[in-house]
Amino acid sequence: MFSLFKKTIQGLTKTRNRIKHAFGSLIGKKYLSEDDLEMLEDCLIQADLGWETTDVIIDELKKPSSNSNNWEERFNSILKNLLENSPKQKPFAQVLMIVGINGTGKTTTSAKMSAWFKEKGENTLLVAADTYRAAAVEQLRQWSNKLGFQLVANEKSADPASIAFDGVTSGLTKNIDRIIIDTAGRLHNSENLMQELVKIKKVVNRITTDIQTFLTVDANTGQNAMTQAKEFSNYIPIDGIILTKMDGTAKGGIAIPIMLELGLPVYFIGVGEQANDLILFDQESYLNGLISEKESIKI
Ligand SMILES: Nc1nc2c(ncn2[C@@H]2O[C@H](COP(=O)(O)OP(=O)(O)OP(=O)(O)O)[C@@H](O)[C@H]2O)c(=O)[nH]1
Ligand SMILES: [Mg+2]
Repeated sequence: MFSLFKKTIQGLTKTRNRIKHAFGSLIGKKYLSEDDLEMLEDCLIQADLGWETTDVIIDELKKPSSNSNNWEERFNSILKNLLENSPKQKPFAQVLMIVGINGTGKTTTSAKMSAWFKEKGENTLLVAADTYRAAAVEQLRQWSNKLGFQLVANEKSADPASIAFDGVTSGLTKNIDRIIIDTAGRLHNSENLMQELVKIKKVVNRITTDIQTFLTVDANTGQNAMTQAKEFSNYIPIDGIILTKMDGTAKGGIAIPIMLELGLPVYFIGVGEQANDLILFDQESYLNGLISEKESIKI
């Protein structure tokens, strides 16, 4: 748990620095001036907490506080209250399909997830269902050699649905704990490619309904992540979000509007390019990590 917290903290360094920069001059103040609030609002928007959430936080902070004049605690408890009824993670399905726009980290995340499940003592099989990028299979093969997960690929096939079908069939036959399907990157305005995704899901559904679809979004893209999630959901139900590249961005606040405005749980955050740079999303660690480096904040 400590390491989970520590890694979350590390992943949020840039976001935290941005927020702290604004908060710094507010320490010790009980009531915030209009200028303070404006500066804070600006910084929360830049950290990607979104207009809706930022407005609520600012309104709450405008209220006189009787119980505490510690801004860290006030900020955290406001967010915690807001997120109380947000959707929570569900247990993982046997088949996990990774979708998203180009370059958001699907292939890397698929491999990292494999490593994550392996660490939990589970066996995993990865299905390389990206038929568009020749290098995609090679990329996964290298990960597979390094991490020791099984790989199903078929470079001769141009039909990702049939590769997914074969891969999942093979995984179910072998009683594999987690079967992860890596799909090709696609833009949500490409009707054909989006329909292809629908087909992959439909074909896999013929053999099992124990499947979840995760959308990888690059945290650096900020509010665009919201659009991607909405658009993908128009084609296939998205069960959760994986926020990648959190290590490289100050916009790590995006997890909040994703949960609050889209009602989607975040399952993992990616904080680097190595196999173990994937952290199970833990709301409390995340909220604390947004503004503090210490584990000791109690809400
Ligand atoms: N810093 C950092 N880099 C990451 C993270 N996740 C992925 N990357 C890098 O992002 C780049 C793209 O990752 P891929 O996994 O190939 O992305 P993809 O979504 O599979 O790409 P396409 O299949 O082309 O759509 C690679 O250089 C990865 O190493 C992360 O959490 N942090
Ligand atoms: Mg890929």
